[in-house]
Amino acid sequence: MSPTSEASIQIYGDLRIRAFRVAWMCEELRLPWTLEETFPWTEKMYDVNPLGKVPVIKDGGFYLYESAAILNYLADKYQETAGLQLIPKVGTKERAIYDQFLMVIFTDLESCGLWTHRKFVDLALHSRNLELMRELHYIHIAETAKPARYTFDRALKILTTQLEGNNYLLGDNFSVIDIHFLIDLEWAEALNWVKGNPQEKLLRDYYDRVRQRTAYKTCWKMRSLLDLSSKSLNTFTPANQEPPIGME
Ligand SMILES: N[C@@H](CCC(=O)N[C@@H](CS)C(=O)NCC(=O)O)C(=O)O
Repeated sequence: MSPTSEASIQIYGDLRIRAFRVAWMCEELRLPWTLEETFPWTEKMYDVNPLGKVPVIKDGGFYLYESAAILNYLADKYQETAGLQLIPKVGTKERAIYDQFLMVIFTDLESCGLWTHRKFVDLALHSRNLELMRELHYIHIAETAKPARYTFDRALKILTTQLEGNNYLLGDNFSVIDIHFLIDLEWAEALNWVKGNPQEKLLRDYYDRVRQRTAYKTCWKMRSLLDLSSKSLNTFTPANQEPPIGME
């Protein structure tokens, strides 16, 4: 992370939430980045994202929100300069398959699964600002917990099948969707949703493998210095998470 470089990518957010994915992406691409510490629903956040959500980037004078769009943009724009192939070229079958799994991750696994649980259970119960939660309709609906878990497991089965015989979701090579998937697995681990999965070993092997990325480790070190004890602030990181293998 370069605190001063003018050419750096400015990331709005916090490493305990989805800004982590963006920092990790920048590290993979060896792009200098700075963190503008910002939390959801603040005036500063609404200034750069009409939804008030994290993350947002500023690249030169260009602002972009939504983490899938951000990571795709950064990889498409900078991977060649970095001499890397982290996202397939637009217009190829490989890119279509990439998009397909990206959608599975963002719709079923994350939005209908993990995020539904967070909105209607975790945030609704543990947020420090329950008044705002009520305003946003992030209210406690205990009945959503079971369907959220079911939808998560159903999507996870598709992704797990994809991993059989493969090191990464697209085959032998790490790609951008592995960043999103790994973060969702950390989140699932925090909810204890990985334990007991019929493919738990395969998932844990994948988890350990992806966490070996130097770029991940760099961001992990920064995140580990933050307070991870609050369910309000910490969405994604399992409590007492072990460091990546070899780093302890
Ligand atoms: N699909 C969006 C989701 C962004 C999102 O929900 N971010 C969380 C923090 S990680 C947030 O800002 N939540 C506030 C809210 O839900 O209103 C993305 O991937 O960027």
